[in-house]
Amino acid sequence: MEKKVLYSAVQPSGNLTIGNYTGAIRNWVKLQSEYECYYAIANMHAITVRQDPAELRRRTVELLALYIACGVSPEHCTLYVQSQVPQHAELTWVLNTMTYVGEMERMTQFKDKSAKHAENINMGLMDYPVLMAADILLYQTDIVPVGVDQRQHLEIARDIAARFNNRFGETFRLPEAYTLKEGAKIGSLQEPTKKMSKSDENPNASVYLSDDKDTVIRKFRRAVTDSDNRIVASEDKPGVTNLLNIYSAFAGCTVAEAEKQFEGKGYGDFKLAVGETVADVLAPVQAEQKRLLADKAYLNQVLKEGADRAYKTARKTLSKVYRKIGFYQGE
Ligand code: ATP
Ligand code: LTN
Repeated sequence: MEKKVLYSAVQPSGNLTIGNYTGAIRNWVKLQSEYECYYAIANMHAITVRQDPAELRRRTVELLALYIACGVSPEHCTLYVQSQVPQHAELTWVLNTMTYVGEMERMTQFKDKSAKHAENINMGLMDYPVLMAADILLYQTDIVPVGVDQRQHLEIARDIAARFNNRFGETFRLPEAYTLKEGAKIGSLQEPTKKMSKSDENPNASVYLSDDKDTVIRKFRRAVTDSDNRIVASEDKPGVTNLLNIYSAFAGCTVAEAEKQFEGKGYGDFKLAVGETVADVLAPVQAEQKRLLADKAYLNQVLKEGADRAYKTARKTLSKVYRKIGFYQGE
């Protein structure tokens, strides 16, 4: 039987955080044998906020090395850079004509990013969800593993696909979101009700996958908690709840088990245990990423093969779209 298709991507827009790891890449590894997987480096999405060119280029390769270091297999999955497959931009243009400005203005991420980058509210920022829909729809994707913050984008991708299918006949498969419960949303260490984000200006708010052990432990030591000393997850204790979530995601236990394990302990011991557990998971990934980055020829080869494979599938879908909408492709 044919495997179902899975698609996901991360933007090379900053240092990845442990939220990107538990909310995205770690799940990719779990799913790679069961599905036919496309994992992209979304550099076209990344430029919707200003990027330094040299850094963007460097982060692109670093992200590829990280995917592989986390256990994503280039033999089993298609790993590629979004801008190397031109159909992403081409399909976006077509889908733009069936997406309403009002819908885009209502997207949570657009509103958040517009507030954050008030000096640069560009068309690309508003078009972000349409480009993401194009990513997903080009590969006739069945499932998309993303963190909760991206669910709204997935909904709009389904709406756009359904709209196209209604008007022009069955063309796109409708994708489903896939979110694992643990680690689905890691909060900021400084403002735990906000998501931990790689573009947060406060470096103490996020734990980066590149942080060394001392840094990780220091950041957890400074994490915001509260004034009572009970280690339990509850709505009025967002800081402690976030740390319990992080611990459970990295120690491989449930939140209830974590609560039990730390019963009667103080915040100091608890934070240290969370920091050590996270750092121990990160150390081997960092070592492997470093080793891979020393072998650029290999990484370039992976990207070339990935782009070739992605291109073949993307071309088929785009050609079908062009036929349906009446774009002349020779007779
Ligand atoms: P930025 O801050 O630049 O917008 P980001 O940190 O939100 O970036 P993305 O590239 O937008 O990262 O997201 C990559 C993947 O990581 C997505 O699947 C997203 O759902 C997931 N993700 C990002 N942050 C978190 C988080 N705090 N908790 C869980 N998953 C997350
Ligand atoms: N916007 C996504 C990154 C992304 C993506 C995708 C995720 C770009 N294209 C397609 C899933 C499917 C994010 O995670 N911030």
